[in-house]
Amino acid sequence: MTTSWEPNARQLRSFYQLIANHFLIVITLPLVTTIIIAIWPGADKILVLPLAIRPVHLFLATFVPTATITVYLILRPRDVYLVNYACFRPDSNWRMPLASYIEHARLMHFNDKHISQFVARVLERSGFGNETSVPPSFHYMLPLFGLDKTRLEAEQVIFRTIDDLLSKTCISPHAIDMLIVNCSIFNPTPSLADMIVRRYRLRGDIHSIQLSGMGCSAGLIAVGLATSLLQTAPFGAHALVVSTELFTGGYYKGSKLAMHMTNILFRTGGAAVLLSTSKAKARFQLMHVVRTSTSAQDNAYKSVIYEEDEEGNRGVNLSKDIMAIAGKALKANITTIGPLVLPASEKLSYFLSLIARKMLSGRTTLYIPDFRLAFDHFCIHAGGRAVIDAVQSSLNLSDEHVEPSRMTLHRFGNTSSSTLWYELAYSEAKGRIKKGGRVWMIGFGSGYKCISAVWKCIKPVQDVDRAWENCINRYPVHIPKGKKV
Ligand SMILES: *[C@@H]1O[C@H](CO)[C@@H](O)[C@H](O)[C@H]1NC(C)=O
Ligand SMILES: CC(=O)N[C@H]1CO[C@H](CO)[C@@H](O)[C@@H]1O
Repeated sequence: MTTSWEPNARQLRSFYQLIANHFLIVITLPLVTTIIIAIWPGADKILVLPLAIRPVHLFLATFVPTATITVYLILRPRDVYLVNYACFRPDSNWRMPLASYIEHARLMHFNDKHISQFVARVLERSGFGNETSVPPSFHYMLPLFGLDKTRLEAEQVIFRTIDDLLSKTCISPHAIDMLIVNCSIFNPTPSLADMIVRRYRLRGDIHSIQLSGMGCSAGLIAVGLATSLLQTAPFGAHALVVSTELFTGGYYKGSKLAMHMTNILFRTGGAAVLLSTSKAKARFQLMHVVRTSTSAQDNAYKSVIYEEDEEGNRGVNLSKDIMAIAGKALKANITTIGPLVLPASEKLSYFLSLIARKMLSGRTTLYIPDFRLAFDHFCIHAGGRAVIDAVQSSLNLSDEHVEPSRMTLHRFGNTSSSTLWYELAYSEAKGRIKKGGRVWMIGFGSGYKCISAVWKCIKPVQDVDRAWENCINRYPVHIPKGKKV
């Protein structure tokens, strides 16, 4: 196993740079402390008492620890907090009942029965309810692909979500120092980030970034990026992360079944998240972000790919091995996150079983750590029912643990990178997240990538997010077990 604790040349150089940059403070702070102690009235008495103590000893005894603590404080990465978040609730006329979707597929592909049958089969087992929504342009037959329509949708989804967030946090748009927008398929010029800067008249010196082509895991990638930026910015800076997917341009109109999957499961959604290094108004603390990319392997790289079929129709092609690939990425990341979060007893059990396995040359089964001891709540990317089922069985989670994910899938469908926030909002709307509660968000996405984020609740809320406001009382609903999709 490689450990990240071995310092390499680069780390040593940046350590040296840090010390050099903070030279004044590293030297003066301990020096001043030492002097204050030395000239303190009565200090001479202490000096006289044990004769062995000479001023030089006293100097060392105070200077060295203070210098160490100062260096530690400088090097320690700053804590990052979640101030608040908001999820998009589509208008009721964006709703796409399953029967309408199937009807559309039947009419659009009237000369190929297989497609509408496939659509019906997938939807039947999808775990979707009748309230999931698609943008207005999707309601046409064929859907409208125009840039102006998609821009309009982008504005509706993004602005409404940010408006909600700003009213929840009571933060002025001028306090935002960084803006990261992620949207995989739709990447216009000027970017979605510019669109937001224009609408809210954000500051001229804002760091604005748009992440595209990063798939469903981009929401947590954006959180990770915002965290790194915040840790280098002055204390108390704010980062706004907007996660959405505008799939209109990616709609597949050909006849290849595998490429219809994403059409069928994609639904509209979005989330806006405000992060900061100041704890003042914070609701959650970010404990860890861990990422795994398996893109170096060919089959993982090609598992979710936006491409053209033989007839030149563009669409997202989902590989048949997608679940196996997701499982591998998850396993890799669990091995990394385990040591960071698990209690000592679980780590020990795992370690012992690992030794037993080595000594008996693989004849015993490896102990699966009980992640329920490390987390109270789980938000699993609701890309489809199969993803949730696979994570539930591999982590040995109860039905209640995966309830937020299943209910999000039922109410909102696969909203790509924003699903995790709908799930957090669900658990909060149900009043389940208490102070100190730990939440594990697990995102998956093309590449293939698996990204985890761990949050600790600081301040639970009573008010329900707009997304769940008018329907939370109807949940949880029973989802009939069909064959998995
Ligand atoms: C969910 O939607 C995203 C974005 O449209 C897509 O890339 C992804 O493949 C979908 N997931 C599944 C399992 O269809
Ligand atoms: C096996 C593997 O790829 N594990 C990775 C999981 O994520 C961490 C943190 O990013 C990586 O350091 C590991 O290599």
